[in-house]
Formats: sequence, structure tokens, C-alpha cells
Amino acid sequence: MNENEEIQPGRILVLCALPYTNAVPHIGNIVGSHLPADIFARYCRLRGKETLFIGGADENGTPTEVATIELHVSPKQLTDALYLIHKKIYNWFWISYDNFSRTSTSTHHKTTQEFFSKIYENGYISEGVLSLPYCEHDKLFLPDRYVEGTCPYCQYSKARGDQCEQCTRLLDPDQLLKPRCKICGNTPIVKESKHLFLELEKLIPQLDEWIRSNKHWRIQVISLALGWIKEGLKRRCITRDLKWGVPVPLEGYKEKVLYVWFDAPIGYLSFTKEWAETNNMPEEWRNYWDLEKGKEAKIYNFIGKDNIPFHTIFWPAMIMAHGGLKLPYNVIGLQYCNYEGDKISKSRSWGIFCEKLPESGVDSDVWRYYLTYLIPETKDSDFKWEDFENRVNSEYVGNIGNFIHRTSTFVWKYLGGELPAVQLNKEESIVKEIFLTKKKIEELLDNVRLRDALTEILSLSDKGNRYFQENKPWELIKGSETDKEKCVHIIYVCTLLSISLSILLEPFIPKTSERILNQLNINFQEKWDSIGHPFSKVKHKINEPHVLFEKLTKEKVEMLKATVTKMTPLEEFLRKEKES
Ligand code: B3M
Ligand code: ZN
Repeated sequence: MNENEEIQPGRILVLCALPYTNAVPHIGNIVGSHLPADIFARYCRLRGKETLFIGGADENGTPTEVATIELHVSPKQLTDALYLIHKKIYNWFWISYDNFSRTSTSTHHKTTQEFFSKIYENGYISEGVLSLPYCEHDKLFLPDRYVEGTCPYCQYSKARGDQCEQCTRLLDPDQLLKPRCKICGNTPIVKESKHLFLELEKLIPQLDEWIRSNKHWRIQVISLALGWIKEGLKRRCITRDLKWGVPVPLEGYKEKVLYVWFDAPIGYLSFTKEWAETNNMPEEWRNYWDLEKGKEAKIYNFIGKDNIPFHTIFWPAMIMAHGGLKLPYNVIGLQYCNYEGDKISKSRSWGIFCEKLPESGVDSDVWRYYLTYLIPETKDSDFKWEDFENRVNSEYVGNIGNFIHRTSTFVWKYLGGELPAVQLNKEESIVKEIFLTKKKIEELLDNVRLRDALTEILSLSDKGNRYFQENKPWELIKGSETDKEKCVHIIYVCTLLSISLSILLEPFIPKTSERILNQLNINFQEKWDSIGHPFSKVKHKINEPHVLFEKLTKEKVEMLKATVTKMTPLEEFLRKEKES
């Protein structure tokens, strides 16, 4: 990424990939999109930007239908139950969505159908007949995810009809070698069906130019995108022989629905519209999406690497075909997060599954802290229990927690909870460090380099601990008047540093940041700009300090391991849902 990228004036729209609600989220889903998107959105708000953070459930298409066939429930029953579970988990993690909606809402259906009609009128949709895999046993056309087989490019044997998970290439079901029906395993026959296609070829020059112009994108995202263009884009089928989804608003196709990857990205737009309507500003969405009204706005997409082709080619092509709407400014394609050295897998129950986290007795910020290190920004990452325990105990509690706690308890115990206003020397090295770190963090976060930013904060806190240790305020307080004065000065600086740290940490551990500021009795209007500046002109009283950072004991970790690595079968959720 371009190192000189700086957040400019104008609105920011942060979009997180819409999770399929056909399963409960695991830790990889949090680390791979919701958490990084949230950290970035919180940072933008802190910087005083008008920021909107949008997400929602991707409820349509074969992923949902496959799950319902296996579970013997209707798509509505399944998605209703899972929507609530997803929402509860993101709330628990303090993922600060302004709107977390679902693709089954009427606004979404309406927006999608209008979008389709516009592209159709603009001449980017053509008709064709497809020879599709049809399962005679299940009496069903088998589009995308119903068919599995061998990838013609990389020979991966479990490629899906829409995409190969191994080489990430987009596929059509008829390209698969040795196709099988996902439901019964039989070899499908081929049957003809009329379908609609998005004319991607027409947009190649425009797409190519646009991708190349995005110099600030991560290199792996650009090269993947350009690679697909080089391979040649073919028109892509956008209708499916399914019942669950957004009906195609065109004569002759009304029995079919739109392809899930056609309607899902439109969710970004429809959920923004919904947010605007709910807040009684029905036109406000234009300030983010409209080419004219939203000129200054920037759209950031946070997605997993398998979603890169859809967000750098397919969705941008839809936007181009539609006209009048803004393209993403940055597509942050994240790699995968593994669990103890192996790919997270629901079928093998390998990973950390989020449904039990809220009741696990460990604060969400503890998870957020560690998970930030696992955000797979440039390469795959790996959750390891030992690393989790070490980082939490030595860094989160031992470094940051220790500094903040020793400072506030000192104020409380030795200074009666009060700090007089102090003449601050900006040249003092530790004060200079605060400003330097703030500047570095701005640079990093403007460029969405989240992990490095957290490391910088940690290093500032480390300097704070050393400053405290070297100046020995606990000795000074017992000394002469001059010593006492020096002690007050040092503790004032440490309090200033505590405040600065908690503001810098806000995007990462928002709940704890709030608690620290409450404890220190700080209530700034412009938090970010206050960093490093004297926090009081008169005597300042803090509130009684409580322990905000607690070490993880071995027993606690064992207990966690025993609960959160077990996946609750979906049947159980659906049963509970019915009972309540
Ligand atoms: N639901 C894929 C996924 O969950 C898909 C993302 C849609 S973003 C518009 O990985
Ligand atoms: Zn079958």
C-alpha cells in the first residue's frame, strides 16, 4: 500500500462482507472481516469523520438452501434463527454496526430488482440457454454449490460449482470434472434451462483501467484482479432455478431468482438506504453512494480472500453497468486465520466457535486484543492457545493493564485521588513520545495496518512502565517538598499517558477504553485531538480505581478450551428458537 495515504475530508463508508447465515460464526469470521472493519470504523469516527458502518446477513442462495435440506427446516426458519445468533455475537464483540440488516428485507428486494432493471435497460444483460446439471434423484437443477467436483485448473477434488476454494477461481458448474450432487452424491444429468447473463466482456477495458488506477490497494489484491482480467472475462449467469431469493423482475424469468452474488453486494447499498430511512434522512445514502453527492466519500470493503473476485470484478462491473454509483475506494482482502496449525473446519469441529463466547466469562476486549494480532493482513495467521495466554498475560495485562492500574492506584492512595494542574514540558521525552506514537498510529491506521498500530501502542505503554519504574514515585512521595512536587509531576505525566493510551486503544478495546476514561474521570469532546495535551487546568479528581485487566489463569484457559471449541449443532439452535 501507498505509505502516504492519508484520510482526507469527506465521509467514510465501511462495509463488511455479509456473512452467510447458514452456520454460526467462528473465530476466523470475526478476525477475517468484522473485527478489522470495526477497528477501522471506530478509528475513523475517533478522527471526527462522518463514518457509516454497514453489514448484514447474506440469507439467499444455495448456501442457505443446502443447509435447509440437511436440517429439514424452511429457509425462513433457518435464517430467522441464525440472524439473531449472528447479531448477538457481533454485539457481544462490540462490533459497532450502524445497521446490520438482512437480505430478506423488502428494501433489499426492491433495491435489487431496481438495480437489475437499470442494468437491463442499459444493455448489459443478455439471454441464453444453459445446459445445467440436474439431479434426477432429487428432481432439482443443481446450480453452483449443489454440485461438487474436481477443479479444472488446480485439480482440487472438492471444488464447488461456483468457485474453487483452493485456487479461488470463479467457476461454472459445467466446468467441474467428475461432478457430484451435493445432496445425494449421484452424478447429475445435463438439462437445458433459459437464463440471464451479465455481459462482463463489455466492461473489460473500464475494469482494467479502474483496477490499475487503485495504486493504494494491497498488491496481492491488485494482482489477483488483474490476473482474472488477463485470463479473459466471460459473461456470467445471474439467475438460478431456485425459489428462495430475490425473484427476477422480467417476463419469462419470474419463476427464477437472482444469483446470490448478484443480490448480496447490492445489500451494501440497500442497507445504507435502510439506515437512512430508519433515521428519517431518506436521501442521506446518496452522500455515500452517489457519484455526484458522494464525491468526497470513500468506500472501504473488508472481505476474505475468496471474496476478492466478487469485489474487484463482479460487483464493480455491476456498478459500472448501472452507472451513477461509486466504486469501492479500497478493497481490503484478508487472508485466512487457522486454528492450532490447521484450517478451521465446521465439519471436523476444529476451531473456536463463537456461540459460547458471551457466557465464557472472559471479557470481549480480551478476545479483541488477541484477535487483532491474528488479523491476517498479509498472510494466513494461526490461533494458538499458548500464544493467547501469553499475550494476554504479558502484554495486555502485564504491560498496558499494569501501567494504567499502577498509575491510578497511586493517585488514589498517595494523592487522595486528586491531581493539581501541572505545567507540562512538551520537550520532556515521554511527552514527545506520545505525540510521535500518535502520528505513527495515524499513518498506520489511515493505511489500514491494524496490527502494527497495536504494536506501537504497546511500545508506548512499555515506555510508560519504564518511566514509572525509573522515577520511583513511591520513594519521592516520602521525601522532601521538592521530591513531593516532582512526584506529582511524574504521576501527572503518567496519568496523561494513561489517558492517551486509552484513547489510542479505543478502536481495539472500546469497552475497556471507556472504563479507563470513566475511572480517570475524563470526558473529552474531541478525544483524538486531546491526546498528549494537559487534561486539566484546575485540580482534577479521579474515581476510585478498580481492576480492569485480569490475568488468565491456567484453569480459566482450560475451561475456555473445553467449551468454546465445541460446535453447537444447528438443530439445537433451531429447537431453542422454536421453544422461545
Ligand atoms: N456471503 C461469502 C462469505 O460469507 C458471502 C459474502 C457476501 S459479500 C457481498 O464468505
Ligand atoms: Zn442428488
